[in-house]
Amino acid sequence: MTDKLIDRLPAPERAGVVIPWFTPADRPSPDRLQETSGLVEALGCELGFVRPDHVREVNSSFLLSGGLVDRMAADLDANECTIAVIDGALTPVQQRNLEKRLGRKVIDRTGLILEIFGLRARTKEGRLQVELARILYERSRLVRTWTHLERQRGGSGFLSGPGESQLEADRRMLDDRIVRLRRDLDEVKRTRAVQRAGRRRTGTPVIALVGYTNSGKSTLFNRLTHSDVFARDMPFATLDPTIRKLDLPSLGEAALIDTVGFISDLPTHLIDSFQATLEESLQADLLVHVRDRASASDMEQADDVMIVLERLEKESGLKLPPMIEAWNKIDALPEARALALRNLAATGSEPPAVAVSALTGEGMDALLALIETSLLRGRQEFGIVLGPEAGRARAWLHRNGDVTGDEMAEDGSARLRVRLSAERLGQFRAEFPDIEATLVV
Ligand SMILES: Nc1nc2c(ncn2[C@@H]2O[C@H](COP(=O)(O)OP(=O)(O)OP(=O)(O)O)[C@@H](O)[C@H]2O)c(=O)[nH]1
Ligand SMILES: [Mg+2]
Repeated sequence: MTDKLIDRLPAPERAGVVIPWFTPADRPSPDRLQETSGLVEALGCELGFVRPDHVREVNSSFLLSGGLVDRMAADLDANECTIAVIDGALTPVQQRNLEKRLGRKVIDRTGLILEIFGLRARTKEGRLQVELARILYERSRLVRTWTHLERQRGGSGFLSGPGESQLEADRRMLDDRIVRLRRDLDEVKRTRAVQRAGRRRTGTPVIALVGYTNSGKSTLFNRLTHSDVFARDMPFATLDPTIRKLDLPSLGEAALIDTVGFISDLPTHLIDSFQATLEESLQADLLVHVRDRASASDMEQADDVMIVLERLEKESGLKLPPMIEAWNKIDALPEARALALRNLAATGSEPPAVAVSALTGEGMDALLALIETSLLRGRQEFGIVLGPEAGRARAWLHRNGDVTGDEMAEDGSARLRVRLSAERLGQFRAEFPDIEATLVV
């Protein structure tokens, strides 16, 4: 049940894809068609055909209305497709009905993205997270199917056929796996927390690249850190986070994180399962939102990224770090448009931005400078006097602040100079109400 679809299918597969749309507002753009083709190719499938279909009236059994299902069946045959993809959300019942009617394996957008994640996961953490996402997805399908059957039987208690008990057993098995996977992932989270605490102790600022998939995060990461991580023109080239040293002109050593990209309609189960990876960015000191300014969907993609980030913020209880934007792929724009964007970034935009090209290297110095000023902004320097007994406060300040001075006075007390963000200062005052922190001007 949880083995990879791709393992079960003999290669090469050929996919026929329909993108259902319902109202003029969600009519797929050429970019969306390209994104869908990219997803299918990322799965290692050939593309038989891809087309948007206007669903005027949703058919609860098939999603697509009768005529559209017939047309899809004919096109799948004509193009010798071995699998059918509906780039939208299917209920378990719709998926099963379509499989029967079309005589082929059918996958929806969530299934497609889960499969790609399954192919990409390399680290133990990545594999655990993908497996958890897949099982949560399977389980939600089981439950809904089960409720559906129950309703069909009119809820009569003694009519529990073999199907129902089988589903019940499947469900219990999945629940056991979920518990085990969550436990293993907690272990991963603990390890990450220890590593983070280590970085914090040494005062290394952490900067995370976030953005829509294929926006150029890994290419930018490679250029900034002189690395060679996998960067390709395909969605979800990166899955597992990578962290490397980044040299800042005056602040010195920092750490840069490259991580998984976002996509519109990112499956809920993926967000839930990928908490450990995604929270890594939320705990950074600064986010750099990398945008593909050459994409016609740039604005929608930027909105999607913000939606996911805000959702993570809400669910994790962590506060989003300050954010700046890297307007990438400036080289791929017509000169007039590129010039306008360079000017807009230079004269100040909100959030602060720099026009860059990870490909040609344009704007790298300006980006590093903006990273530095953003890291320093919002941090003020405080003078704090600590008695000899205040060991815990001292440890806290070293962990959470940037200690720039530490002098022993004659009476045995220590005079510290510490750079703290407003938020950290608030935490310090709440934790140590008797210790005074005075602003150094
Ligand atoms: N023209 C142009 N192409 C770029 C630029 N930056 C990246 N690309 C291309 O965009 C594609 C995606 O780049 P990646 O760096 O893999 O993008 P990513 O954001 O890491 O993508 P995922 O890991 O899949 O989320 C590659 O084909 C890059 O060569 C740029 O500044 N200009
Ligand atoms: Mg990448």
